[in-house]
Formats: sequence, structure tokens, C-alpha cells
Amino acid sequence: MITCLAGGVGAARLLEGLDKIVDEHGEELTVIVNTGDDEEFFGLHVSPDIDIITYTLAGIVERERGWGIRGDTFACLDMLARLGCETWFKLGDRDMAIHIYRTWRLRDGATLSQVTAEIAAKLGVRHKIIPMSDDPVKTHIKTPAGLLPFQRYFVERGASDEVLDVVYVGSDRARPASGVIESILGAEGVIICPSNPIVSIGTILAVPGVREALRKTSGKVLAISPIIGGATVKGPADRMMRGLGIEVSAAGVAELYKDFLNIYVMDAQDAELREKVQSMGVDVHITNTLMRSLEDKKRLAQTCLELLGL
Ligand code: FO1
Repeated sequence: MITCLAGGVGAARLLEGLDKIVDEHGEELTVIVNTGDDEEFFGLHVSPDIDIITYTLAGIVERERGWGIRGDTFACLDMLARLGCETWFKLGDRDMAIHIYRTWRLRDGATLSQVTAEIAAKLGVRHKIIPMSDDPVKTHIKTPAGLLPFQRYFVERGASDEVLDVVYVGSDRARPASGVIESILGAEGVIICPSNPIVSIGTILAVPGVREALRKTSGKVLAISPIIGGATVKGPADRMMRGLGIEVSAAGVAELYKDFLNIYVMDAQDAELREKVQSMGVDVHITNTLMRSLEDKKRLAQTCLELLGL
């Protein structure tokens, strides 16, 4: 079993590659997903990162954007706009059906993990997708404009505010969902996807017990740097790291993971950071980590499995 820690779009690229090659390695994937970005819209429970990973592994994601369902329409949202509702978060019609189903099942007493597994199975996903916790954890961004829930900061305000701090509201009381700790401890290899180290992986690490399990697992822990040449490929990780006083580089990310990290995959552009990361007691592998085509995704996934000895 290979266990992955994942946020949204960046993780989905690598997972698409892994999905295509794990069979050849006789391996199964378990993906532990960030839920700190979850938000309620129109009374519906929306889990953006879980949905991005589910739609990607089901082969129905809108690839260009990286989120939502390919070919989705927005008739429902258009009507909500006519009713005067806030529609800055673009929920498609088919996507909306998933949120209706999730909310309805949660109101019925199901847990988020149960609903996530049901949706994944019904959409034909072969792998296990587990929310980091069934308890609510909300990522809030402290900015000069006040404390903003993640989607307000990221989507509504276009990640334009200076980041003063990041708070994981509820993380101290959150329990890891069933299977989270077990799948880390029982993994032959753990992959930390190239997701935002603060608001995707950082949120998962804030759930009590997760970091300890990563330190304890007998499988090797590998991470791929989401920072290339001092900037993120997508999203605000670089600005967030700067705001929090963390060095904005592949080495800065390794510093956040060094207590549990065995292998670090960095881009060729960052080759000069090799020794700095090695001095943290981590093995470094340098390759091209940009994933534009399906071939890039499969090649990077293959490299990760080989480095893990799988
Ligand atoms: N991201 C955007 O930038 N704009 C959107 O309107 C938007 C809508 C959306 C709807 C469903 C969904 O599952 C994801 C959506 N995302 C959107 C992506 C999401 O905000 C982020 O990429 C993640 O929360 C960060 O990983």
C-alpha cells in the first residue's frame, strides 16, 4: 500500500500519474486529503480538495482548471445569481449534485469518510480516499483585512491579501478519520504530494497524531517540492511562506517536513539546494518535477515509486 497526503490541484496531477502506473507495481493507493478548505455554500457542505482528487481519479475532472467536472454547466448558479446570492465560488450543476448528496448523507448521520467513500465508489474510483478528519477543521488566513476563511481569501479575494498568520481552527480537537493513522503506519511508502505545505499538507499535519505516525512508519516518507526556483507552480504557497517568515524555496519546504522526511524530490532548477537539504538528514533526488502532460505525471510517479523501492 502506498499512502499519499494530498491537497487539491498540485496533488491531483501526481495522483493521476500514480493511478496509471500503480497496477504494474502491484500496489494500491490510499489518499489522505485536506479538509481545512471545506466551506458551506447555500447550506451545502463543499469539500473542494476531496472533490478535486475524486474527480481526477474518476477521470472526470476539468483538466485545464484542475477543479470541477469536465463539461459541467452553471445553470443553477446563474439562477442563484438572479436571486441575488453571492456566486464567486463557481459551483457547476453536476458538482452541485455531489454537494447535495454529501450534505443530505451527513444530515442522515453518515460521516464525511463514509460519504467520501460512497461518492468515490459510485464514480468508479479504484483507490481509497480518506478525509484527514471527520471533525471540522477550518483553515483561516490572518490578513490586514482580518481573519478570512480560506476560500474567501483564495477565491473571492484572489489571494491578494498579505498573509500574517494561518490558523487551523478546531485542529487541536480533531481526531484523525478512521484509517488515517493505520494507512500511514502500514504503508510500504508514503508520498507527500507537491501541495501547499501550509494550507494543504500543513493542515493535515495539524491533526493530532499524523506527524507522529509519519515519524514512526517503517515505510519511507518521500515528498515532492511544490516550490520550483523560489516560486509555486500554482497557488499562493510562496506568498504564504514569505508572510510566515519561512524561506521561500524547496529547502524551506524540506525544513517543514525534515522530522519525518527520508527522500526529497526537487526540481533541476533547485540543484544548488541539494547540500542544504542533505544536511537535514534527507536523501535528495533531482529531476524535472513540472507536470504538464500525462507523460510528465507518469514519469514523476514512476520516479517516486522507484525511490521508495516499490
Ligand atoms: N477555485 C477557484 O479558483 N475558483 C472557483 O470558483 C472554484 C470553485 C470550486 C468549486 C468546486 C471545487 O471542488 C473546487 C473549486 N475551486 C475553485 C478550487 C478550490 O478553491 C481550491 O483549489 C482548493 O480549495 C485549494 O486546494
